[in-house]
Amino acid sequence: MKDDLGRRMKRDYEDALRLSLPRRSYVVIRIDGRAFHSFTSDLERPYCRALADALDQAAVYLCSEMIGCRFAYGQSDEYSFLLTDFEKPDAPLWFDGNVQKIVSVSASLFTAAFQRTFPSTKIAGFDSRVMVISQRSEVENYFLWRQLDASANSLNMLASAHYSHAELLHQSTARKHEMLHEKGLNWAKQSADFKRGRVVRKLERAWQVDLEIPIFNRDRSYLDALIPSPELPSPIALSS
Ligand SMILES: Nc1nc2c(ncn2[C@@H]2O[C@H](COP(=O)(O)OP(=O)(O)OP(=O)(O)O)[C@@H](O)[C@H]2O)c(=O)[nH]1
Ligand SMILES: [Mg+2]
Repeated sequence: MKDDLGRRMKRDYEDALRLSLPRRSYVVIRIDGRAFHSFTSDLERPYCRALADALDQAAVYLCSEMIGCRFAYGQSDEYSFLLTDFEKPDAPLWFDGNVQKIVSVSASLFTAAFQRTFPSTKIAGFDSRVMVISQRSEVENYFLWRQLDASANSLNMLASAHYSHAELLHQSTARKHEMLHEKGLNWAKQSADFKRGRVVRKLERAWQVDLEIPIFNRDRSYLDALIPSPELPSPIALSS
């Protein structure tokens, strides 16, 4: 009776919302701090190194937990991870591509790892979303987009540490740079990781943080080396 009920509950309710990722595609997971404008309200502005370090440590932990993770890119309160399953014919996909597992477990592991290195009386939360991208060039564009966002965010963070919200309202990017220069500040002279974000990638079998990443759009070889190319299925795989 209990087994029958369990089977029916799973079939009628759990399985109804079971969504699986397609195989042999690029999978991107982005994790983002929930309401971090308030979680970070007492932290150093414009750039809190301890916050970035804790996000990096959480990303290193998640990279080592997720099957098929290639690298991760982080900026502000977010980290994006690239997963692939096509390097070997039977390479597994994390949780067999079960979307609910992927987003819930990635968010909870990242949150727990973040709060281990960043203890606070405030509760930190992170959301997670997963997307599938079929074209390699679009994966590259995804990471170019996040890095453009990093630069825009860091300029805004620097400007808002020296000017009020009202003073910055409706000001163009060029004008924000000018306003900073008027106070003797130069965004270009800020640290590379603050302006461009950080990458976690595997070097000599260990996940490591790169704080000196290039501008992806200028040095295409950096991302190119991190994003694998898909293998076409062999005729044997096609016929099986
Ligand atoms: N003080 C400080 N705040 C930071 C730093 N990095 C990120 N933040 C904060 O993190 C926020 C991230 O913005 P969003 O992710 O767009 O917004 P959010 O408040 O987290 O809201 P949701 O993501 O929609 O839940 C920024 O607005 C900053 O306030 C930092 O180095 N120092
Ligand atoms: Mg956020």
